[in-house]
Amino acid sequence: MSAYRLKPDAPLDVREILRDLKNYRPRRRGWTWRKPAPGLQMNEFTYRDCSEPLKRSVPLPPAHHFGNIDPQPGPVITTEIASGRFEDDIRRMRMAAHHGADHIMVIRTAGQSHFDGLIEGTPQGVGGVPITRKQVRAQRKALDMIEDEVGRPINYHSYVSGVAGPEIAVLFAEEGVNGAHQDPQYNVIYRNINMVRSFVDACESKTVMAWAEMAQIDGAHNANATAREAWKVMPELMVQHAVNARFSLGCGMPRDLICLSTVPPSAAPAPCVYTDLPYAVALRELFSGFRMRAQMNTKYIQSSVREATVTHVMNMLISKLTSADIQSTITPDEGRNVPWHIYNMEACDTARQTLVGLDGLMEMVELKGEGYLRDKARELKERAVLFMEELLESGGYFKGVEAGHFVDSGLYPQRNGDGIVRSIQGGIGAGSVIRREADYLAPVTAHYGYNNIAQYGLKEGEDPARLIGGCTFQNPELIQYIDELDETDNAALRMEQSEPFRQPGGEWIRPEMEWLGDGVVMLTMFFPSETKIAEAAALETARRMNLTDPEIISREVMHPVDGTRIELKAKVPFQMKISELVIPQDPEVFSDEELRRVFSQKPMTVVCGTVGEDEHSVGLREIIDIKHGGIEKYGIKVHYLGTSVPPEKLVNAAVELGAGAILASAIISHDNVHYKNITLIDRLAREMGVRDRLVFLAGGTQVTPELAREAGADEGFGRGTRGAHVATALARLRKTT
Ligand code: Z98
Repeated sequence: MSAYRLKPDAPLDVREILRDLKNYRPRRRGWTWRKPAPGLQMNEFTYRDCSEPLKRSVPLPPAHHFGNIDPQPGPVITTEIASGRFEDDIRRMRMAAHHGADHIMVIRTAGQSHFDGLIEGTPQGVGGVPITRKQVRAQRKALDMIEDEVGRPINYHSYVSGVAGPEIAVLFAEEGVNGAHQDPQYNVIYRNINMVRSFVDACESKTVMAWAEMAQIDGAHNANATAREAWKVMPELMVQHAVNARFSLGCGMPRDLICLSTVPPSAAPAPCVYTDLPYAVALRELFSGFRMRAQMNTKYIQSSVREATVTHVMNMLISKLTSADIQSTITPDEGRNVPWHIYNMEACDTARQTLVGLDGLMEMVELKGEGYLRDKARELKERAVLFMEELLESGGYFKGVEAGHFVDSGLYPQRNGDGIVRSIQGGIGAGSVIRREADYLAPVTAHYGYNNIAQYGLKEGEDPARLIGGCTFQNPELIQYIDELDETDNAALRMEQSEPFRQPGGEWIRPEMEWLGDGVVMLTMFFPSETKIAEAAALETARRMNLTDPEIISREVMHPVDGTRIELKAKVPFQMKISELVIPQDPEVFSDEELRRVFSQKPMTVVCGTVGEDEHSVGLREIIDIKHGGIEKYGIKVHYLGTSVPPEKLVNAAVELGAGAILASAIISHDNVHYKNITLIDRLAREMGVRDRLVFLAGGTQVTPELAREAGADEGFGRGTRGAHVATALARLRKTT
């Protein structure tokens, strides 16, 4: 077994993950929920609904104000990965785990549901990856290492649907996959796979999943995404949940591993909480004991990440109010069809930030026990029960599908006649179900239905696999591992092409969104025009920037004729040698003792203020005030002139007070006024003949050292500057006194 382990400060080496896969065995099976940690203490705060913290993670951006804590919310957090190249997804999985994901869902390549068997090797996929043994094994192996690194089990997940459902279920059980979507209704409605075949296959698939203790997610949410007026199909969604949940129990799945895939059906500008909360409450009441997987609604997402994020956050308010068990985070990625690394991380962060922000909410608020919420929930449940009764009376599920009763956009009992119709004789795999012969025997574990084991002396309830000394579930060495079948479409070839960019060791770098070294960048642009002109102008802009393959990924009307925001993706036509990049040195910082010694031996006075029309004083106060660890603590004497100080006043005060330095803070950057004021101060000091004896430092969130120096300051300081940085510069640059 390979000795490779992840190192916290080294890039994940995909080559190592792919080494010796033939002999890799998953170390466990089964689903893992997070461990609740009620009363968790972190940096003076007490959390009510959080789970055990991670050993290693990337905290949310504002965490540095709070001692860099990274509390983990209670629900399992899913990220869905769909790049088409599984080898690049492995790096993304590590990043996602560090951003709080513990449920990695791998989307399948388009069309795999229609393959009547397993695919082998590692071909590239479209809209997802081909699920194969090598791909699954490599990713589970990587996740085994990643979970050690972050200190929390990671659930690995894909889809047990399609004509090869049972085969895939067995593959997943063998390879330690922890969760899967399985719902025969999905096959029937969305993949036009024959209904009899789908339900028979589901019996076997679910039995295997139950043996492997996998969590199951159903497919009801898909009606949310497809129905014309999706907010009306709520009663039907409950019927779909009921069909799959009941069926799964019958196949031996435990209730607490049967997850209902719930999606809030509407989105603002609809009054979405008023619509969606009663539905979520009704679901919890009708399906108590089952688990709720909250997927956000991607149907309505039209434009920017901003819009996607608001939908996501609104959906998570519902999750919080109704205690979802799994929180999905796919929004910006699936809603906009841009499966990029950054969107996996951003959406995980949105979930972490929102759910942790809402910690303890239910200790303070309560859903009303009567009134609109309960009345509406009851009405939805009644409609669902009536739907189910009608289904039974009309001859059952198959008859209902034949009559087009599913995904009809009417609010039941209303029907709009726009449901999806399937025939019992039709669809892929029609006519492929045959009755088992009297002497039928399958010597395998987790077998569903008739199996004549008695003919070989086994009693009912005994594992048929005993007849052959155990099947692949007991003896993984029986598994046939096929490495690659296609010489022209495999990971080794793709990796050879991107090798110069691969870490550790690669010498080259290029922007990346989806695949290693893909060169993809996204540009955000605004044009003062209607959409069509803006789109044409955006494409032309990209061409003139020498970018290749420009494509518009979103457009948003700011005004019908006065403005359009465009997001565009394109490729850069170059690559950069890492060793030739100019990487700025970290600023030199003297120790506190050194700074105190310097300024007690040679005292210094400074004048400072926010300059021009700038009223933003917080940053400057942090740099000067002793309370915030500012320069006063080193014995520097500070004359703070306040906010909106005219440049002349700063220079005059410096002269009058015999100061050794001017510190100008400039936050507002409109029309480059911050740099203009820096230049003005420099000029005034020169005109007064005092520039030579003054240190002039400028700072602000939009100030860069290079541009500040160009504008006339001795040094510039941007975001993240502390008092010690400024004091060090004063000590180094001091001129007189
Ligand atoms: C999700 N973001 O739910 P194909 N089975 C079920 C499904 O819902 C899906 C598949 C199979 C969504 C992704 N769901 C959409 C019940 C897909 C996938 O045929 O391989 O696309 O099946 O996670």
